[in-house]
Amino acid sequence: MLNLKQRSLIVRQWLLLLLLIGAIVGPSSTKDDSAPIKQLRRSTTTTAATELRTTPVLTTTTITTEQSPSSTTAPPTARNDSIFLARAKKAFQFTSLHYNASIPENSVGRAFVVPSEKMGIRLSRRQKAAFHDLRFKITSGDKDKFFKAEERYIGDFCFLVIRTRTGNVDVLNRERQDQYLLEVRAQASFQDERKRTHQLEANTSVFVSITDTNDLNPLFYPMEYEATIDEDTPLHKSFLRVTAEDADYGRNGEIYYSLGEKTEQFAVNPISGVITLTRPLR
Ligand SMILES: *[C@@H]1O[C@H](CO)[C@@H](O)[C@H](O)[C@H]1NC(C)=O
Ligand SMILES: *[C@@H]1O[C@H](CO)[C@@H](O)[C@H](O)[C@H]1NC(C)=O
Ligand SMILES: *[C@@H]1O[C@H](CO)[C@@H](O)[C@H](O)[C@H]1NC(C)=O
Ligand SMILES: [Ca+2]
Ligand SMILES: [Ca+2]
Repeated sequence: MLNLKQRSLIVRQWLLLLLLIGAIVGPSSTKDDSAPIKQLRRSTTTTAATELRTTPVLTTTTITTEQSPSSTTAPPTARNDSIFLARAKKAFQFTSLHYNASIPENSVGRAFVVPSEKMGIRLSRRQKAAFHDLRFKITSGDKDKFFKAEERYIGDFCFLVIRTRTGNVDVLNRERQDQYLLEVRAQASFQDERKRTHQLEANTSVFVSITDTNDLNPLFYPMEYEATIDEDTPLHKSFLRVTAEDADYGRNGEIYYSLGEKTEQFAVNPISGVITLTRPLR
């Protein structure tokens, strides 16, 4: 009786040792190597069943040996995570490193910058589900804090939306600054199986040109002119030229001159501002 017990203990220890070796070899080995482990496991259960009649204590060892192979399932998941993460980090990019966009000056409230192409980051369904707190942030180029970057999901695309901030005292003024080069950063976090947080980051720049509105009136400088002409000045002779300026852009800044008071005595060239005599003074 005692002899049998001792022998079974030795067998048990041997099997335990073999199983441990199997557990160590297991995770790094390929599918074909899994067959010997299965065989070993089957042999332990049989010995456990036969010895159960004599020594019930053995059941505890079978539990411990059964537990060790289950710990081998953790590494493949972590490996899966790290492959996913490496791919995701590489894929976490804006569709372009540079975008062009525009917005009219004097835009009030939430006005949106209009890009020439869609701006943002494409995400697979799995990436979209796995990434948390994807945020866009303007990191430089906007010291007056006119703009705000926001994220908008449509299908598999996370759009970068840039809008003006509400509650700003100042408005965009093309005559003061007609372009902004905004540096935008995207950040997201990813938590792996071991609850470790990984940060993902991508950068882009957005060139925002401020388009003009006709918000300025032409101004004469100087504001008053004085001219003395002879009473026998010939007709159509030019004797004065006035100039005004309009700081608006393009058509909004074009100037046409005309006389404020209707008169047949003088005429002003609408383009040049040259004033001529149209009726004899005498
Ligand atoms: C491994 O990744 C695939 C997708 O690439 C996923 O479907 C599968 O569930 C992952 N397996 C584990 C164990 O996480
Ligand atoms: C942005 O605009 C500039 C000048 O207007 C042009 O040279 C450049 O190619 C544009 N870039 C993109 C990405 O559209
Ligand atoms: C993004 O730009 C910042 C500087 O603003 C830099 O520190 C960071 O390394 C950049 N990130 C990537 C992914 O290029
Ligand atoms: Ca104007
Ligand atoms: Ca203007």
